[in-house]
Amino acid sequence: MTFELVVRNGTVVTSSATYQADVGVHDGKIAAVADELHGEREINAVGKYVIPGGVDIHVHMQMSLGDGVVSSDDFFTGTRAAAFGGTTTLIDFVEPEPQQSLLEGLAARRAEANPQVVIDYGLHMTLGPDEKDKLDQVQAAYDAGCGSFKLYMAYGFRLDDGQLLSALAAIKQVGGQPVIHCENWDVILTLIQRNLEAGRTAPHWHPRSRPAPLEAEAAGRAIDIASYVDAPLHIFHVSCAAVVERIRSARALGLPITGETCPQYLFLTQKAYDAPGLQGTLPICSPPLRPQADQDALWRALGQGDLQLITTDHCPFVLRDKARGLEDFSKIPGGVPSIEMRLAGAYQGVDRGYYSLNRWVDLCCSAPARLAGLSSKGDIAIGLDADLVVFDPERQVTLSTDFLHEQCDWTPYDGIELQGWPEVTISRGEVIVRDGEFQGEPGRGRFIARR
Ligand code: DUC
Ligand code: ZN
Ligand code: ZN
Repeated sequence: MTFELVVRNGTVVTSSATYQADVGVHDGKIAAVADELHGEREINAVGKYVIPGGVDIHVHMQMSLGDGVVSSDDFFTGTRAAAFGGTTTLIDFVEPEPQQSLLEGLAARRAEANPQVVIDYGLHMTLGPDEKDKLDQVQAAYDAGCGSFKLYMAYGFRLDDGQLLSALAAIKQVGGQPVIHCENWDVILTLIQRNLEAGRTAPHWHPRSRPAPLEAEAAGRAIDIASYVDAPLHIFHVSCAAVVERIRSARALGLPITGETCPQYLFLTQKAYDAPGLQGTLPICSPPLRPQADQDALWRALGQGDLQLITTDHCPFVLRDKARGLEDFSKIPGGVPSIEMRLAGAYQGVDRGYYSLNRWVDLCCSAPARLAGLSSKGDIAIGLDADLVVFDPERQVTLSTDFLHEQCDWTPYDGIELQGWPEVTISRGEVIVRDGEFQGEPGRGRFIARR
C-alpha cells in the first residue's frame, strides 16, 4: 500500500499501550501501525509521543449572550487555536430559538460553523424550557447526528426538576447521551441578590454566591432523577471535591454517570477573583473557581478514575465585555479561554505523578470520543481517521496571549510554565499545524454525525 504520510520513529501512546512504531496514513485513515514504514511524506517523531488527536467535547464558539456580547472565538479562530493545541475534534452546541424546530436550529448552527471550521466537529442539542413542547423532535435530532443533549439547571435555559425528568426520559428513549450543567439556580439568585443589596459587588462574591455544596446538591439531584428514569448522565465542568464524591458514589452503585473537569479548575483558584479592578473580573466562569483543596482533589480524581474526561468549556470574552461587570459581579459574562492549552495542561498530571501517559490520552482523547459517540476518533488503530498529534515532552513553554492563538486579548494562564507541547497536528491525514505554523484551511473540517 502507498502511504501519503508516515509518522516515523515515535513512541505511540494510546489509552491502553505505549510502544515504538511508525504510523502510515492512506486516504485520511490510519492504514498501518508497524515498523519501517515509508511514505510520500514522512515526519520524524524520534523522541516524541505520537498520540490520537485531542477531543474536546465542551466548547462555546461565537456564543451570543445578547446585548452584543458574543464569545470572542469564532469557528475559524477557535478551531485554529484548538489545532495549535493538538485538538482535532470538538463538540459545540445548538441552542434553538423558541420559534425554531430542533432541526432548524441544527441547520442554522451548522451553516455558521461549516465554512469556518479547520477541524472536525459535532454539536450537542440543547433542550431548554422552550423545547419542552419539542421533546417529540428528540428522535429527529438524534437521527440528524446530535447524539448528545445539553440540559441546564441554571441560567435562562434552566429546567425545573419535572422538565429535567421529562427531558432525560425522552433522551433515554432514543438512546442519546445527556450532558448537564449542575448548579442550584434558586440558591444562586438568592445569594446574588443578598450580596448585591449589602454592597458586596466585587468578583470576590462570585464564588460565594455559587457555593460548592449546592453545585453538589444539583449534581446529586440530577443523578437521582437520571437514575430514576434509567438514563446515563455526563456532568459538565466539575469544579469541586463535593461533586466528585457524588459521581464516585453513583458509579460505585454501577450507575452510568460520568464527569469531566476543565483546565481552569486544575490551574486556577478562587483567589484569582481578589485581583484588583478588571483583573479580578476576568476568570469569572460558572461553576466558579474554588479553593486549592478542591483543585488538588480534582487532579486526584482524574488519576483515581472518579472523573473520566478533561474538556475546556472554552468560552472567551474580551476585556471590554468583562468590564461590563466592574460594578456588579453578576453582570460579568462567564467563561474563559482554555482550548489551546488543554492537552499540554493535562500532560502536567503525568509530569506531576497523578496519572500515567495512557490515562492522559484516555482523559483527553479516547474517553471523550467514546462518550460522545465519535467512533472514528480518539485512538490509533487501523481504519480510524488519521487524527494524530506529535507531542514533544521535552519542550517547555510559558503561556501568554502572544504565544496562544485564541482570539482573546487576555489569558487566565499568563506566565504559567508547561512541560511538553504539541509539535505537529494532523487531521484526517493532513498536516494542519507544524512547528508553530498553521497549514490548514477554513472549511476543511467536517460535521460528524454521532450516535
Ligand atoms: N459557564 C461559563 O462560565 N461559560 C459558559 C457556559 C457556562 O456554563
Ligand atoms: Zn455550563
Ligand atoms: Zn459550557
